[in-house]
Amino acid sequence: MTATLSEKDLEQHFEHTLERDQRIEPRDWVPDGYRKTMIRQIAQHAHSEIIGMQPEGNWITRAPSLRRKAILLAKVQDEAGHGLYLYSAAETLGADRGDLTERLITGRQKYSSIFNYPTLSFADVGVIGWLVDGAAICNQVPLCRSSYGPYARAMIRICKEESFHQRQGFELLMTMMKGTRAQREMVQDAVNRWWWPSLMMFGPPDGDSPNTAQSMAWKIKRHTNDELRQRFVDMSVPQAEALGVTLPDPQLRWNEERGHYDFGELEWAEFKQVVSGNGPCNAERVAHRRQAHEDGEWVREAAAAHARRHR
Ligand code: FAQ
Repeated sequence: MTATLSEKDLEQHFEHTLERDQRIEPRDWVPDGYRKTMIRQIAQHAHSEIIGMQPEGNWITRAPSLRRKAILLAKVQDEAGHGLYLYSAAETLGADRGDLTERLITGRQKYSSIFNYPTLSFADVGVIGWLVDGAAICNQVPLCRSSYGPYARAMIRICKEESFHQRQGFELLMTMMKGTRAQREMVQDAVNRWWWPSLMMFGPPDGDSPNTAQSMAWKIKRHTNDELRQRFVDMSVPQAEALGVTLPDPQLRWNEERGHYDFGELEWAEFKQVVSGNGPCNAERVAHRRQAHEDGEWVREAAAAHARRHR
């Protein structure tokens, strides 16, 4: 005799899995809202990795030495790999990869605001490693404990690779800081341009974040946007001191009482502009991705024909 589980039983099983801090797996029943939120976050994350290849990719042909070129190529390839694991994780929830790509190139799905800023000098490559990968790790290490199994497991490998990326960025900046005065100025200029956008990567302030409360209840997110932003500031100040650069915030100071650094207000109007498609490079980034997708049409057709023949 097979007993059919009612919707209530399934819901209870889902709640118990969360309460016991176990992982939800692809075969498990989940509420529609959970599936939708998880697909949204994973897709936005995957798109960020793929679009995130562009700002640094811009410097591959102009890296100052063979060693720097090899390092940068490997890093950008890792980002492609992260995008692929993440699209696969979204597929386990029933999403279609082709559809997600279509949503990205038609501007219907978001990707991280940070990748809409230009990379003006080679120091930007170092600062992206140090600050952007640094912020990504700060945000993603807690996601290794996210309630959705395939996403949490993808995060473990992604975080390992991103820690390596962060160290390569820091090492590149250290080398430049020990170089000429012009190189030190280049690093400082890059830090000035990337500091505030890096803080925006953590998302809107908690009071303005429509998804945080539900995502925390579902244990998709483990900390709020502001908690992680603060953690990142606290972590970055001593690193900036070690490098010998100034973070461009006159209000940045240690608050003994709070046990954290106080920092200035972010330009939330700028964040909204960038997220709604009007940042300095949004149009260029999406156009480039759309072109790459169209150029790859023949590869997809050939792969499908090959698969049909083998079936
Ligand atoms: N940019 O209610 P919340 C990387 C959207 S990977 C654009 O707070 P949530 C690796 C948000 O999606 C970087 N949109 O949303 C790398 C939501 O959109 P909706 C990507 C943003 O989801 C390094 C709306 O605003 N990392 O860097 C941003 O609870 C170097 C309301 O916000 C991830 O995706 C933003 N900064 O929290 C690659 C990590 N912030 O509802 C190359 C996973 C918020 O309109 C080089 N994601 N929005 O569709 C997360 O942890 C979360 O999704 C947050 C946002 C924290 C990003």
